[in-house]
Amino acid sequence: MKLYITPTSPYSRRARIAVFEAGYADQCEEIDVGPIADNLDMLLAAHPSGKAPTLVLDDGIGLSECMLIAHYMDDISDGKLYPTDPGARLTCYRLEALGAVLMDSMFTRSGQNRLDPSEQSPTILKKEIIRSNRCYDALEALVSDLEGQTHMGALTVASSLSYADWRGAEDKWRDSHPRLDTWMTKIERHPSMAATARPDS
Ligand SMILES: N[C@@H](CCC(=O)N[C@@H](CS)C(=O)NCC(=O)O)C(=O)O
Repeated sequence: MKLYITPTSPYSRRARIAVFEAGYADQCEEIDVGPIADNLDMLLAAHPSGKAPTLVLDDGIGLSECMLIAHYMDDISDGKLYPTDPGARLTCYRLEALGAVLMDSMFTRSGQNRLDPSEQSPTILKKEIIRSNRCYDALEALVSDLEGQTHMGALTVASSLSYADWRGAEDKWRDSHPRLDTWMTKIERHPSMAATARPDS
């Protein structure tokens, strides 16, 4: 298997974590496709999305979307990434989706912030700042569901918060969400989180 990634992407990180948690890190070659514009042909040969992460299976099939890649890794590892109990699985899915919403929101904000001011949309930025803050508040209220968990729900939330530390430092979410901060400090030491930390962090 090959995993096309960019090292600072939170989406790539989720796919890398999934490969690690499934126990396939040694059998999956990570290929840095950044800057994406320079490697678009390689990405498009694998999947029409042209996005990282893309997982290329040994038979050449390409899988795009980090959540799908996580589910695929769960399938081939006999369920190492998601709980099997239906109630626990639903809780995990809810956390994974909330983490994914926060990631998309932060990614949109980061994209906006890197545009020339003449191309930025204050309306989009404002909407996404409000959305990110809703996510922090909801996650703070769900810390008891996160505690002790290392499933993809918890690891997606952690990846998003780590990205928020970087690209949304002005939010200072740790100051206003102390239970989430304590949980995050612990899960950052989890092996798949430590192994996929941003090179400059
Ligand atoms: N929904 C995708 C998002 C992936 C994504 O947007 N990746 C960015 C890099 S962080 C990308 O490939 N951007 C290139 C583009 O949009 O053309 C996922 O969950 O995997």
